[in-house]
Amino acid sequence: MIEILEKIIKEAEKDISLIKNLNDLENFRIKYLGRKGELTTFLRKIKDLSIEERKVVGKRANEFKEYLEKVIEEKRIFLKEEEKVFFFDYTLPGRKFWLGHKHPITQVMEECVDIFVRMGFKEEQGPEIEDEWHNFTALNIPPLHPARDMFSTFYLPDGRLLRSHTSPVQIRVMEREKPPIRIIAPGRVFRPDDFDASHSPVFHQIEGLYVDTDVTFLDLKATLEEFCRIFFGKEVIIKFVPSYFPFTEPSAEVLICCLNCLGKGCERCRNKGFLEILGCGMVHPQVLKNVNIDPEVYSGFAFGLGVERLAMIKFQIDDIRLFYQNDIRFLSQF
Ligand code: 2NL
Repeated sequence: MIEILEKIIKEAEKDISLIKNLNDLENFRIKYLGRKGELTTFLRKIKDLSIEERKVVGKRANEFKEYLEKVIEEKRIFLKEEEKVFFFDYTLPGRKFWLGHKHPITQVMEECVDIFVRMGFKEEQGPEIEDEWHNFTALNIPPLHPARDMFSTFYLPDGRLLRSHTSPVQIRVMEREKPPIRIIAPGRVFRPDDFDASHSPVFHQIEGLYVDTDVTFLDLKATLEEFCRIFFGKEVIIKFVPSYFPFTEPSAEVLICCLNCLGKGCERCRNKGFLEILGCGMVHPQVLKNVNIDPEVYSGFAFGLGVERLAMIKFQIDDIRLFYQNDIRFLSQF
């Protein structure tokens, strides 16, 4: 009997090496382990043997059965994987996947901050919920100034407010640190304006501040001109015109030429030729006093720009609301 078993085992080992696919494997299983399989039939006959023979042959036969079951299971897993690869049609077009990117406002904000950081400004952040002192009083905005009016600032029931510009960040830095101070403060600001093509109740601002001994209007002019040339291009024409802010004296507005007509006037700029892009000025002596910096020793310049406005000019977008509607057809263009 043991000879018959050894013959079956030998044959089975040979058959194993010939299995090429799942079909071969199933035929192999039926041949040896099926109901009428060779090994199954053999095992059925063991009961007729003598006790001595049964012990030896039975052990060997059962061990081999277990071995075959294990081999079949392993091969099944392997062949299934192989079949998947084999039937993979590499001529099919690839699956489209969507790669996201930063929001255009974030892109413009980071680009601006980066330009100033390369000039030596340090980025600073501050709270979005502020108090009257940091948002208004320290900035020389008197109690009855229209900017304090309920209509241009969101107030909280406890008297605090949502910052209406990022100047409070700079006030906090000046209260905390001694000059030289050279910082850039980007962030969200809030004003209770209704949404229209050029207003949003939440928008983004970048303010810059440089305080040291002997800071002059020429430093301000050179810094902002350099910024404009890097951001808008070398050919841009830049104008400074007098303006008024309570926290700077003198104050100015920076205008750049329409990027389409270079100042001649065209349809795109409604014949204006020049567009206002930021406000700036020399820090008012009273503001320096408010943060315990001696205006007899130190002077400074400051500026503030609206990120949405800059992005609209750069990308020729005529409605600010497009930035907030999350329409993928708009966003995917940037
Ligand atoms: C604008 C005008 C400006 C400032 C912001 C500033 C900050 C401190 C002291 C003095 Cl702590 N000034 N900021 C100065 C001038 C203009 O922003 O129209 N922004 C969109």
